[in-house]
Formats: sequence, C-alpha cells, structure tokens
Amino acid sequence: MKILLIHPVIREWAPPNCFPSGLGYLASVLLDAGHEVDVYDANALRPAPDEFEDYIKNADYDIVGTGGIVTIYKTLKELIAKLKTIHPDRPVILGGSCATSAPDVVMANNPVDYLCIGEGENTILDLVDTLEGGGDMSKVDGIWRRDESGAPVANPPRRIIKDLDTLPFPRWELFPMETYVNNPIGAVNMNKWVDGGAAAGTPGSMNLVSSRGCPYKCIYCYHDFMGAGYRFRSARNIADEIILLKSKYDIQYFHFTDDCFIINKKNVYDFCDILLQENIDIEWGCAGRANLMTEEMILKMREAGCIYIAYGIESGSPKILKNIRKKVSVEQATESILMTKRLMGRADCSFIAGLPGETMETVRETIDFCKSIALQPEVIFFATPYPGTELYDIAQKAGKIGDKEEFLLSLGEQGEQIVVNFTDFSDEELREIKENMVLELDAWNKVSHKK
Ligand code: B12
Ligand code: SF4
Repeated sequence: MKILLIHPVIREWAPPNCFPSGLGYLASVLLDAGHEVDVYDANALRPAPDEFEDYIKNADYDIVGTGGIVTIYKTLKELIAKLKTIHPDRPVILGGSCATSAPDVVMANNPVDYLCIGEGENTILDLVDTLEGGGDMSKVDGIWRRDESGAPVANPPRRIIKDLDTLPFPRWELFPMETYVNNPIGAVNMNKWVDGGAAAGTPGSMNLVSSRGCPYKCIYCYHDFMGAGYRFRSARNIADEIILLKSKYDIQYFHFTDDCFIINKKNVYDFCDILLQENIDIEWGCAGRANLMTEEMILKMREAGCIYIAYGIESGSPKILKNIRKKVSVEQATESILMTKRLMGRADCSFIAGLPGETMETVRETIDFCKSIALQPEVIFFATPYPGTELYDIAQKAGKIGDKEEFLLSLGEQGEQIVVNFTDFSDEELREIKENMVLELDAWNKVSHKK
C-alpha cells in the first residue's frame, strides 16, 4: 500500500529543530514490510496554505497518517478536515499523544477514520495489512475505529514492544535532514525559548530516543503515553545509531529526548564505555532526575562527551513536591544541581508555577531554593492539565474543564498561559507571581509566545 505520513507544524515561532522520531520509525517499519512511504514534513518545509493543499491534491496515496502533541490539536483538526475534503474516501489515521490522550474528543469532533493509541510501529503495520486484505478491523489491537453507524469504537490495547532493539532505526533520508541538523537542539540551542535561532558556527545536532515509558508517576505528566512499563535500548544499539548518524550527516551534538535518560544506571555506564572505548567523538545531552544522579555518574557522562543535563525540578517547596508525587526531595534537588553545575558548568532546570497547593509561602520557598544555590531557572511554566495526566482528572473533578474540545483548542503554547488555575490566587495575581519569579530569579526564558 502507499502510505503518506504528514508531520504537521509545531512551534511556528521557532525553526524546526526536533526530528519527528515517531514518524521516522513508522516509515522504517512500513518500508521494511514492503509498503511504499512518502513523507510530507510540513514542520520542516513550513509551506504556504495553498502549497500544502496543492501537495495533498496531487499526492498519490492509499492511506494517510499524521499526529502530534495535544497542544497542536487545532492544527491537526484543520489538517484532518482538509484531507477529508480533498480525498473523502482515503482513510486518515491519527497517532501520537494527542490521539492517545484524548481519543474520545478527537473521534467525536473530527472526520478521522482511525486513531493509533500509544506506540505505533506494530499497530500501523497491522492496520495497513488489514485494510489492504479487507480484513476485520475489530481484530486490530491498539486502535480506535468507527462501527457501521460511524460511532467510535475502542479496540483492545496493543501489547508494548518489549525489546526496543528489534526496531529498525528511523528512516531519516525521507525527511529534510539538513533542516533538522542545522537548526540546533538541546545544549547547542541557546535561543530555544526565544526564537530557536542558530548562532553562526553552531555544530550539527540531532535528537534521538533511547527508552520508552517512565517508572515514575508525577501527576502533571502523561507518563503512560507509550504504555505502562519502562523499556530501554541496549547501549550498543544506541551507539550504533549515533555512529551511523554521525557518518551520514556530520552531526557533532546528540540530544536524547527521553523522559529521563538515567533510569537504568548500568545502561548509562555501558553507553559511556562504548563511546570512550571506540573513540566516538561527540557531545551529547539528556534529561536527568535529581534523586538518581550521583557524582560518579556525572563524571562518567562528562568523560564520554555529555555537556548538558536537564532537570525538571518544578518546585522548591517540599509540600508541592509531595502534592505532585515528584519523588525528589529539596535536598536531592539541591545536591544534584550543585554537583551538575560544579562538574558540567551548568544545570538546566525547569519549574512549574501554580501547581495544586501553591501559596505565597510555597512560591517564596521556590525562590529561596533557587537563590540558595545561585540557580538561574531555564524556564518557569504555568501548571497545565494536559489530557492523560492526573492533573487533568483533578481539574475535571473540580469542574474546571467545561467542553472538552474547547479545552483542547484553548491549550496555549507550552504552559505559557494559564488555562486552568489550581490556586486560590486570581489569574491576574498568578500571572504577576510568575512574572516576579522570572524577574527575581532572572529565568532564562522571559518570552511568552502567542497561542
Ligand atoms: C520530543 C518531544 C517534544 C518536541 C516535539 C516533537 C515533535 N516533533 O512533535 C518538543 C520539544 C517541541 C515538545 C514540546 C512540548 N511537549 Co513534548 N514531548 C516530546 C517527548 C519528550 C518525546 C517525543 C518523542 O520523540 N518520542 C519518541 C517517538 C518514537 O515517539 P512518538 O513521537 O510519540 O511516536 C510514536 C507514537 O506516538 C506513535 N505515533 C506518533 N505519530 C503517529 C502517527 C501515526 C499515523 C501513527 C499510526 C502513530 C503515531 O507511533 C510512534 C512510534 O511508536 C514526549 C515524551 C514521550 N515520552 O514521548 C513529550 C510529550 C509528547 N510532550 C508533551 C508536552 C506536554 C509538551 C509541551 C506542552 C511541553 C512544554 N511545556 O513545553 C510542549 C508543546 C509544544 C507545542 N508548541 O505544542 C507531552 C504531551 C502530553 C499530551 N497529552 O499530548 C509528552 C507526552 C510529555 C509527557 N510525558 O507528558 N515535545
Ligand atoms: S515528569 Fe519525568 S519522572 Fe515524572 S512521570 Fe513524567 S517522565 Fe517520569
């Protein structure tokens, strides 16, 4: 079958810098199974609306797949409408965290045919094969579909892929790689919160992912998106991907977009050992976790080329950390940040203002915490209840979410707007509080992008 994969625009204000790994994997498994795949990377190409429409009109495909984060729901909604208007008979399948976290809303409000819930590699293969063979769609695990009357039906969930090493590498060559390599990501993107622009001489960079899932259960995070259970690729498999990417695209900086890179300590050490033993000369960065970091691990990572570790600290208040089930104490956060700053030069830390239980006292605790360790936060978000999180359930139970689709449409750019207020402050007060935190702590990101 001929499958068209569309990568929609995300973060319009910034140059495209994050390779869509998920679509890359889907392209790989489909091609390996003998299907034809075309990719239209609207995020990398940023086409004018009529250009995009012309492409769709002329595209030769049997089924089209697209997807993304729930914050781009509006973009996806418009795209689905366009696809179905131009080619009403060609099935549209939507995947990613938008489809997975709000399947009922997506199906009820859009003429989409199928949703892929969670990991997509095995599901899309099964779905395409079943469509091609005229088989029974109720037997395809991991999708939402429609019955004869058009009503949405959820099929049973698909089993997670236990051994991630069995997956092929993403099919990079189908994407405009020059765009992704030359627009910096992670440590080498100093403007990432402003306009994402690259400074002259910025080395080629690229993102990749070494694990899926997370064993923690922070209430503001959509941790079960890729299915419950943490899985990681072997150190050898990750290093092989890096070696290949480096030789193909001359990349010097690699950025792991894993939720947390250091969960399996042995794998981290094995990965560093391979880089060192094989003289793989790269720089790289990842997200850490303050309760898991040790001085020995930072030293090892640094020796192997790691130049950047990011931490989601969220708050300096023990009460808030408990409320959000962070499983990190203020003492652990202090220790890890100080260690990382001392050994790596900087620690990239993000915070969330307005979490449940936030008061003037907890805000002051966060400010004092940062000041006590001379920490300039990277960014301070507003607490935002993304669907699929416990925070969303809390907001819903408290009657703070009315019409579910309107809520998705109101989701602003990356926690820069208040969409639900969990505190006793007025919106105006909360905005001012965050603004003051940003100023008093000289947070790196001072910009608020429009919706
Ligand atoms: C990289 C990343 C980003 C990138 C964007 C990448 C992109 N091109 O879309 C950037 C940095 C821009 C980003 C920003 C944000 N992100 Co983000 N991000 C991630 C992260 C860490 C990794 C995604 C990834 O590459 N995964 C690896 C690949 C292999 O998986 P995948 O892309 O999901 O694809 C698989 C499946 O989803 C599925 N699939 C995907 N697409 C399709 C399409 C079809 C047709 C099919 C069949 C299947 C399918 O199959 C793929 C293969 O298995 C995830 C966390 C995570 N664990 O996934 C969060 C995550 C997606 N982000 C999240 C959030 C909240 C945000 C922000 C709001 C955070 C913030 N405060 O700034 C912003 C929003 C920005 C915006 N303007 O909209 C949430 C989404 C919650 C939700 N309900 O949707 C997640 C889940 C984090 C979390 N644990 O809560 N993010
Ligand atoms: S915030 Fe990080 S540690 Fe917490 S559940 Fe999400 S991915 Fe896991």
